[in-house]
Amino acid sequence: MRAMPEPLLVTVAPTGAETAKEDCPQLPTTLEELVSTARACEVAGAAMVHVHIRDGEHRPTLDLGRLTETVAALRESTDLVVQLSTGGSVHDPLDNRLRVLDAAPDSCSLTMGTTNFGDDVFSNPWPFICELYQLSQEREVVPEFELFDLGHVASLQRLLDRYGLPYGGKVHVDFVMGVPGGMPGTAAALVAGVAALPEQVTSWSATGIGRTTLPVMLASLAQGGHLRVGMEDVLTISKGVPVDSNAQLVERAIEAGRLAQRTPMTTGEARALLGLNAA
Ligand code: KMH
Ligand code: ZN
Repeated sequence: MRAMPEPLLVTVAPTGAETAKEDCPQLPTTLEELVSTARACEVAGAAMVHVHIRDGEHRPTLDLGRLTETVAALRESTDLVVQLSTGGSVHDPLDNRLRVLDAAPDSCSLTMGTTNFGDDVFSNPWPFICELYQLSQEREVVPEFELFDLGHVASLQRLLDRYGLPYGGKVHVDFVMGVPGGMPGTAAALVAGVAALPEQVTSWSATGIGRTTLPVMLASLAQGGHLRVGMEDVLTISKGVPVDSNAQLVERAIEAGRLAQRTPMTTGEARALLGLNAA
């Protein structure tokens, strides 16, 4: 008898650090907008939110007070797993990115290597990766390993071999594909990445940037993976048609998952998947 397909974890990345509010007024940049977006996405079927915040002028910030307030507000208004970005923007100093853990989120992103990022460089030197990982273990924050390239998969093996399992004992990774400078957002690249994952990995998701969003979503579902969607990664719902809201992207992911016979993962199931129940 065939096993039931695993429920589908949908993570929403609603804001990011790359898009200007003036270019996309529907981007949630204030705390109120972020909280109402998160609520709508939870109703639509998301179980985790990957958070970047903005300052009073809608510019990316890693201000600790704002981050702490954001974690509290999301916890009060939703049951979503709250994941803070430690990637920030390409301009954020490494020290500020380490301090994100002071806001005590459930989860944090942790990118496994330096990547050309359009015309910029997203810097993640090995000593920084090791420091952030050890800090996540000490602070009892569950990391999500962000893999922008195949070399990042090998670096994850090196990290796990050197420092052991994350807090909670589970290893969840997210393939971020189609960044200009990273691996392409293709089914072939995803298959290669999944085949190379360390044996300690317990779950994985994938997201495709821009026009790669649909190929990556379909390839991930075909391989039994989970999904990340949101306006951090794509701003059109089809060619030339702007996204209305993050919930619209979550709804599409849930619908695609249903076609693949995957039921939306609840927030409780997501906590178990990520090892947050050990907390
Ligand atoms: N904004 C990118 C430079 C993460 O959140 O950890 C990095 C990023 C990855 O978005
Ligand atoms: Zn991010």
